[in-house]
Amino acid sequence: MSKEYRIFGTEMSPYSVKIRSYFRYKNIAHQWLQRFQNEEEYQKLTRLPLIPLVVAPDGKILQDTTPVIEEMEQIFPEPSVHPTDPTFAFLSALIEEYGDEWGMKLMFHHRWVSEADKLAGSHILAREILPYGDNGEVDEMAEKILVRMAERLILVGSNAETAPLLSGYLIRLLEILEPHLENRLYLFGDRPAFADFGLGPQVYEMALDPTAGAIIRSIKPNILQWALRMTAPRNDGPFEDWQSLEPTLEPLLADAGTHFLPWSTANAEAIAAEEETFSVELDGEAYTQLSQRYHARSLGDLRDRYAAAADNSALNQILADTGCLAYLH
Ligand SMILES: N[C@@H](CCC(=O)N[C@@H](CS)C(=O)NCC(=O)O)C(=O)O
Repeated sequence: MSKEYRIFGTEMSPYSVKIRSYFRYKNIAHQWLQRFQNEEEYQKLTRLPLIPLVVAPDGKILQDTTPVIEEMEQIFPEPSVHPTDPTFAFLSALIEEYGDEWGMKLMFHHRWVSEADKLAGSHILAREILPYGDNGEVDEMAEKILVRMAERLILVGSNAETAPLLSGYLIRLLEILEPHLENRLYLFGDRPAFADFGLGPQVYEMALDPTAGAIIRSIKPNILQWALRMTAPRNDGPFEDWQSLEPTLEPLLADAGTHFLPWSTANAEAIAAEEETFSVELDGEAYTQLSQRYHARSLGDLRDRYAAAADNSALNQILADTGCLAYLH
């Protein structure tokens, strides 16, 4: 039996990169296994058809990065990814969820819509699956991948109507993040928080892709450095206080209050009402997509986390000022 944790994932999977960054940060002994090169074992062990798959030294199977990180925090508490101040601990968890669910939507849309992105993404994945295949076999595999991704695009809400909106949301996010990362290494100071593990790897994936990567690489140097730093994060200083974070962190929370949380709430309501699609007004514009089951569950988890912190007036003030509070009950 291995004495190390084993992580099955790929460089193209933001959640795989997220869990690997976490293990690196915590200095937890692990092996990084390219999923497609270990397909038979992956299929034998996995409980969900998803990566990353983490196998603990005792053989326990761990999947779904948010609860997996929480479980690992119990076993390897130091350095904690949760700020000790409960206000920041919740805000960080909120941004982690924003990264996982909203950041992923922005990344996925831009990776699989334009011809240049589709060509690059499908061939990188195809080559990972068939490292010794000839060009014809790789092209064929890339075509199959594109068919699958086109189906997934619809599921994450990318369509002709939402495409310009999603591009606008990405530009807005990058404009918010760039000044925030000018004078600090991570989102809450000079050490990574839970928030960084949710959002950083999504932005890292964008930085790998032609369209989003060109924007990030050419005009967003602070974001690029942070995204790369998040692949091997370090504890280089303390978390900051609200006074120093507020001017540039508040817009990120307000983005969650204006776009992500109303979207996620409308999605959860549609799932509860068993509606296949939903429409929601985000910052004055109609946004329509298929309902997504997983998000309703993770929003429920975030609301449970809020319920445990709800008697905190400093937190409630920030959440009210940024338009988040109404969506957390
Ligand atoms: N909530 C899950 C999401 C994992 C996920 O969606 N993984 C994607 C890759 S990034 C996946 O495995 N998709 C199915 C596939 O690639 O076959 C987590 O945090 O682990």
